Amino acid sequence: MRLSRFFLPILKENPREAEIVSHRLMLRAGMIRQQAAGSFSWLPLGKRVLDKVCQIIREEQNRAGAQEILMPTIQSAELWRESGRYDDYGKEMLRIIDRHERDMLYGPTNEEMVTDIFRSYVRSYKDLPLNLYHIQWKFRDEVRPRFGVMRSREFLMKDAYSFDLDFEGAKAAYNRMFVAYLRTFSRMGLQAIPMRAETGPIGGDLSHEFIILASTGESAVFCHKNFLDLPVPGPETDFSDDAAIGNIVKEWTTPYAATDEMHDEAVWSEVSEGDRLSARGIEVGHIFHFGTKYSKPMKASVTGPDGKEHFVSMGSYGIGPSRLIAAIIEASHDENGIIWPESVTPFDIALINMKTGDAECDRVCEDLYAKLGAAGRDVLYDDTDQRAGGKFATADLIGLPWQVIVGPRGVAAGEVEVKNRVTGERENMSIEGVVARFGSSV
Ligand code: P5A
Repeated sequence: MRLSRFFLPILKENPREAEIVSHRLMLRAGMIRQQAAGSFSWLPLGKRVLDKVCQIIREEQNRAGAQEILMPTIQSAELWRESGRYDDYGKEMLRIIDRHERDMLYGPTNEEMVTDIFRSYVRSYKDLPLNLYHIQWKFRDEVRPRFGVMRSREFLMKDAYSFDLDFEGAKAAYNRMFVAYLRTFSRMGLQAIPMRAETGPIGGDLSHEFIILASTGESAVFCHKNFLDLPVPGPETDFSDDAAIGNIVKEWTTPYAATDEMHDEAVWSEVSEGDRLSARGIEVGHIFHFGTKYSKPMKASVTGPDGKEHFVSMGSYGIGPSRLIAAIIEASHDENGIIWPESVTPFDIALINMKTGDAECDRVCEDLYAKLGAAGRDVLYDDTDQRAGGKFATADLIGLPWQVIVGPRGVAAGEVEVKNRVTGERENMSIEGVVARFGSSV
């Protein structure tokens, strides 16, 4: 992509409404635009990151055996009356009346709708386990939307729903999602710590929040330092092996970890002082087991091997991709801007022409742009006529992991400069060297 053609509305000034660094940087880097309280448009740079984040989530959900569907955002109140949540959900639910005076709502979550899909088709335990997920916009009329996409009213959620014959099956399904979450966050360069959590309006008796440690986090959290060194399960993890998956979950739930609401001072005081980590955190994922809370009132049952009808045992599993992007920025930035992990970066390389219009600089840039693109690299080529200082500032702000800098002096010597955004290290390379370095490892 040529920067001269790319819609990247960068802000020079710090937006006054932004209280935390991720919100400030997302606005300044032209990733998002606020449309109303707690609602945002995703501009091209932001949309690219959102797509990458969703793709990682998708790959790990699929690997763990979940299947993708897509349910509507607007739901009928009827389903929510069946579960009893239409009245319980309160003011956070955005209620809508259609032209036939029917009560509708903008979905804050989809337990009821997916249970309705399940009961319409599935009759036998032989069709279990089943886990269906979608990535869809949600609306919650939060009292205090704040921090940009971190706590917004309209936000993207990946929500998965598992159906099993009994508690044992449901626990195995819960464990698979638990392990899939460890992998998902780790692939985005984040260290997420699972913590026992309250279940709130979703319900149930078993629940974990996945927390990223960050000073701007909304929750106070307490955990054992051992979490920081626990190995994250690799891509070879066998999700069909319930015992192996159960062991990973055991390892990740044994050291002490709790959010404010679940914190137990007595147990905490048994952790030696040097091992205690008391910090703030951002909840990027939340998983629940709630058994028959929805299947019973909504009559979602299957025939078991005993020939009898069983209400299915369910769980639901959420990740907020939009919040996750803010969390990644909170965890990875410096005073000049964002520093994207390679797995979610909007482009791989910023190609900076220090002197657009100079025949040699233009020629080398065009050559590199074509060759790196052909090698499968996503290159953002700064071919604008801004001065070099401005181009460097833009590249640092939008945080692409690599900058390839082409200037007249280097070009005369057959060289360009390669800067690593994370370490700030710069290296001179021949033009062929750059192609070999970035063109070969796709
Ligand atoms: C689990 C999936 C649920 O809604 N039902 C379906 C369950 N869980 S949850 O914890 O309430 O939300 C899941 C994740 O969604 C993100 N999230 C938000 N992101 C941005 N702004 C918000 N206002 C917001 N509310 C929830 C979080 O990542 C949360 O873990």
